[in-house]
Amino acid sequence: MNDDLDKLRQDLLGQVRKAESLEALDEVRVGALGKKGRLTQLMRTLGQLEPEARKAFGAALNRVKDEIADAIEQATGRLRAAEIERRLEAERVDVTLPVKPEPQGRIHPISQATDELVAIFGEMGFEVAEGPHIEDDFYNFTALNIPPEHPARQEHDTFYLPERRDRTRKVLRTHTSPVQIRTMLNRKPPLRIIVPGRTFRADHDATHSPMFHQVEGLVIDRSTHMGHLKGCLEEFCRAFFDIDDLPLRFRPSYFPFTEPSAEVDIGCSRAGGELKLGNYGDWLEILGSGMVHPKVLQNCGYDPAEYQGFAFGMGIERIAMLKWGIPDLRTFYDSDLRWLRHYGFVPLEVPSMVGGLSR
Ligand code: 2NL
Repeated sequence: MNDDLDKLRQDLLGQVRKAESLEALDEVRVGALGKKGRLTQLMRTLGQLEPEARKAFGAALNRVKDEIADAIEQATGRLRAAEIERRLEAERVDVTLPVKPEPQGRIHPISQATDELVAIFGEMGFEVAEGPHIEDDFYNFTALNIPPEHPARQEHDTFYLPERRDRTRKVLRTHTSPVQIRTMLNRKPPLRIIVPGRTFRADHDATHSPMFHQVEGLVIDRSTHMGHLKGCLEEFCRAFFDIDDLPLRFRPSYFPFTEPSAEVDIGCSRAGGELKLGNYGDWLEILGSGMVHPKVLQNCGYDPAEYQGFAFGMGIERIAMLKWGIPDLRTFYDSDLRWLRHYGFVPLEVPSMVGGLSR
């Protein structure tokens, strides 16, 4: 082998040895074997040699090319292995470390139930509406077709604020309906809203609290009918309780603000003294509903000949108790941290309809 070729060989082998990264190694490869590489260029000079010399030099050159290519391949393997070692070291995970601690706080079941039902009705196209807890008699009663002296006013166990100079008294809202009245008075149909929130009634025993939570819904459009009411409530109940074949039963009822009115039962079983929701033949009342009374539409400036709609209302404590097996209403307001740790929900597991609510 000629001396120049051997010097080049030594030089290239040295470069391969010294390359400390795959990128550097590739530069060495291009510099030796690439289109303009030093060995490639030597190959091009073969044509100028005499046949005998060309044969000998060509063979030598090929051996050097093979040797350099081999050395590069080996160095590649070595550098790849070193890179994996380096990453294994840098990205090491100590699996014996304790997991990241859960947040200490818990979401109250009332908030969780509200978030979940807002997600379900939101998916159906409802907007959330809110309003004041302290209401005028008009929004809480009169506009809802409950005139003064109507027996329904007594049934509501209303909390009255002190009489004012004009002899009127504000009330703590006894249901969330006044928010729907305000919304209708402020907006043009069509309307699809739900109104979750606090309500107040002067009633306190094992199954009643003077403050409790309700969600009401209201849909108004030109041809909204009882079929829409049934489909909407069936979809809601099946999603909220996560039972695909949960049966619903609509029973005729009476509310001053709807005509016709229906109370809704869901399927359940009481076998063995334990309440279980599902298609088991027994029934449990869960909510009230109906077609908005024409007088209520009129009171809000909607023409009942042009617009109609449905409304419904249910207790949030009640559906939360049923969904999560919470036996005692009064425990909701005790602020007992052990209770909250047991029945509460870990924050940031935000309810959405993607993949079902319970995941
Ligand atoms: C129940 C029953 C109900 C409504 C609430 C309503 C509101 C307007 C007009 C007509 Cl603005 N209706 N709300 C209708 C039927 C039943 O609640 O058992 N709630 C716990």
